[in-house]
Amino acid sequence: MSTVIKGGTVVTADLTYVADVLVDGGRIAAIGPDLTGDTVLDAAGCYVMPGGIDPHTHLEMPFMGTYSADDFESGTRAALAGGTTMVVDFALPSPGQGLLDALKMWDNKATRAQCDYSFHMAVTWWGEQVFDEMEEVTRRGINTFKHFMAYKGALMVNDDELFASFSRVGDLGGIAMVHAENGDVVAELSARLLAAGNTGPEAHAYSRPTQVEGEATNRAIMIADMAGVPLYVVHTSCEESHEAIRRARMQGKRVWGEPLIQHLTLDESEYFNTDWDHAARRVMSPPFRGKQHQDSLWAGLQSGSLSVVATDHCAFTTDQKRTGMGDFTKIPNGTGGLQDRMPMLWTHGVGTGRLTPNEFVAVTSTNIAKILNCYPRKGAVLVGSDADLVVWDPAATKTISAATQESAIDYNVFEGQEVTGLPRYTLTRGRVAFADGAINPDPGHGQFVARAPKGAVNRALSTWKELTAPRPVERSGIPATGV
Ligand code: DUC
Ligand code: ZN
Ligand code: ZN
Ligand code: ZN
Repeated sequence: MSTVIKGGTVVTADLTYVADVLVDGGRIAAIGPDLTGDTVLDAAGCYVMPGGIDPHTHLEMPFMGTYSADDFESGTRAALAGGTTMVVDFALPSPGQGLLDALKMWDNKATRAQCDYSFHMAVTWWGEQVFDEMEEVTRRGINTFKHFMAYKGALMVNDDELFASFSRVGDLGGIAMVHAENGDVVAELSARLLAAGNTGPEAHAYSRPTQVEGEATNRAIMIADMAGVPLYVVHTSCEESHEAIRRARMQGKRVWGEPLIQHLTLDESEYFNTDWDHAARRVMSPPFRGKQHQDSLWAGLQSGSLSVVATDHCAFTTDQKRTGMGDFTKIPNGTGGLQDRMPMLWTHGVGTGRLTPNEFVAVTSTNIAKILNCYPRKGAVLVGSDADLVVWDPAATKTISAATQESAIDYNVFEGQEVTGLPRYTLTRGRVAFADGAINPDPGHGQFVARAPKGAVNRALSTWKELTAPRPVERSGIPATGV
């Protein structure tokens, strides 16, 4: 059964042109004028774009004494309703747990995914077992390894562990990822705030100023340089971190930054709302920032110094958030966004003239497909690519509301926002999963997308590779030592 998408304008990261798109066997079979198929999707007045890829989700993740509320079924449902056709989730070993063990758990969680997915592997502790298993993880199609520089006493790894793990990732040809916040400083500031009676959600923002992110981003960039490994900085939220990424890129380093749609559109004033629930529902790390940081992130997307817009979708219900009443450090960190990323970015990016439609495709899909090494299977409108497509109606409008969302939680951080630009159809490997405002569910349709290592290095300025093979200097009259 073939499907033809008729009468639309194809928009990719680099081209805009009028054409029909024929889909057959889950792939794009033809692109051109006057195509015919068994079924027809009307794309008149619409753009036909690569489906979105959200490279940063936490579905059914054990975290801060609970589990994130969206699992792969509801999470991917939200994704498809918002035009996203692939998610990349973090397999998260608990301290001491093997990577392959954690991977098995994530394989099981993902069996009810409704769109394609892949995993990043988190390195939450360091030892011989982790070192050894990283090779098998790579063989199984995971080329990205995430490290938490915060969450002291839980997920955080120290600099010696970072350097050891980054070096290993580099040797395996992969990409190191970091959650860049100085966890020691966050822990100290949190303790001081609590001791001084600051227990509310606003203290969460006070405990994680932009300096802790800027410092950690700089540190991670330097450690990655010494290890010779490319670095992807997740949830870049502020100018200090963006500045470090810009500088590294200007120096020729393979470093990428990923702002979230939340940080682009919501600011720190949310934490000063007098309704505790309102503020706590927006507690995430890094926290929302001042408006000047939003400007920096938008400028980065325009200039190309920031490459990808993600969500860090990690949704908790109001009841889950309330476990942190009286102690802000116990409020589960995380917000939703999977369904709203594309409409919010279109509205506030393309709708305001900050981004062109082609740039929108680049930062929501194509750039990350290239970075993660699944392009052009994903992130492209090309003959032979997976038919992961969104038929985008730039004139469609709605008001975002928890009452109509697919996510399992009882609120939405974008509640009441008017968006213009919505999916009319979303196709996952050729299957129409969302049409005219309604999901057509198929849990289990989603397949794992394996991503081979690219083998790119990151040592533009560093001489470390020479230093790691040190030779002692011969001096007259003194026998050389060492090997
Ligand atoms: N930040 C969040 O807000 N939630 C999940 C993990 C993270 O780093
Ligand atoms: Zn994080
Ligand atoms: Zn995250
Ligand atoms: Zn199916």
